[in-house]
Amino acid sequence: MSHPFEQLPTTPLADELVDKAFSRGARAGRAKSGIDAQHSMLQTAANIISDNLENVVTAWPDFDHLHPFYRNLADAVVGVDSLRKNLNEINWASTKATDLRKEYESRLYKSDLETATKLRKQAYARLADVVEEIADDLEALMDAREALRVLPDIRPDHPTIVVAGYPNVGKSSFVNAVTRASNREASYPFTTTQVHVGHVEHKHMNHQLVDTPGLLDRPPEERNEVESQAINALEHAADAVLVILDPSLDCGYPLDMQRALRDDIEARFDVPVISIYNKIDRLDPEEREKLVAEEQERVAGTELTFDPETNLMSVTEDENVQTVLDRALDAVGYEPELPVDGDR
Ligand SMILES: Nc1nc2c(ncn2[C@@H]2O[C@H](COP(=O)(O)OP(=O)(O)OP(=O)(O)O)[C@@H](O)[C@H]2O)c(=O)[nH]1
Ligand SMILES: [Mg+2]
Repeated sequence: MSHPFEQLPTTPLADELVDKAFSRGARAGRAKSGIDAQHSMLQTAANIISDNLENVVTAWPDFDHLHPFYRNLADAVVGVDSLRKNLNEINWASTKATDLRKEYESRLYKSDLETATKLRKQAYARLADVVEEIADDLEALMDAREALRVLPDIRPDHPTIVVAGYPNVGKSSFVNAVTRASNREASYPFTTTQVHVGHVEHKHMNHQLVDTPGLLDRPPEERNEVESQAINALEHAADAVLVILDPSLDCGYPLDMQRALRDDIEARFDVPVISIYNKIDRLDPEEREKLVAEEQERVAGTELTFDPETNLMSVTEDENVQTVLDRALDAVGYEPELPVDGDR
């Protein structure tokens, strides 16, 4: 698994880059003498600067061709517009270093050694100024790289089930119960919160379950801008959403609040949103019946269905956990591409 920002190389800081360029330049100069030495110093230093900066720019993926999931996510985490500005500035500096080299190269050979040395020093000062001018951009890119490298390994092109619901309702318990415990499951720092991704194989295809603590676990009006953008991104990846509710109220949130969140998610996502009532081990038979009756009334006359076997579960008692997963996988509806007749 990998994502488009995982392989970004480190970004040199302005001072590091200038030091490197001038020390390589000095080395190159020592190998020659006279004006050739001055020329070599200029050429080496300018090339180091323009090549390094160009490499920084080309290492970044083209935002226009990124999957919207990653573009939105990058936008949420670092802001794509400001990133583009940083990259433009760095590109400008790369070209400027080459221009300066050309400008001074032609002047060096028209001068005596003393003037050539002066010109080379002047060129160095101007190169250092150019790099200094983009010091902030380099720093911003370095920070962006750190923030983006640790994005969750969600493959937007793989079937994805997003798991939502108020805190403590049992989202993680469910994801952990049904997904492979392998090193592919990991948690990631994600803005102020973490996203956990678990994997299940279904129809020979990796299906991702995305646990989203701190993201889809409270009313929209309580979300900050970054969180809303992160949800935007999730919308591009989700093929189905499981909203987990806790009718035992163990989690500490009244059921009508939990249902209101479910309704918000239903309105927002274009994909099937399935309500799952967890912790039913804590309900007595009458409470269960009442819940089923209420939900069946809600879905009556709609395309939705509510079935005690697939919408009620207890993760801790291992009741209906597999049928809930199957229901979610069904809702995703992934169909492998069948080989055409001749290929069989
Ligand atoms: N009785 C009972 N307790 C459960 C069940 N499922 C989960 N729990 C308990 O509920 C608590 C919260 O479960 P988590 O899986 O951490 O809930 P979560 O939704 O991931 O919570 P956040 O990550 O804080 O949003 C834990 O103490 C679980 O053991 C269940 O089916 N029955
Ligand atoms: Mg959790």
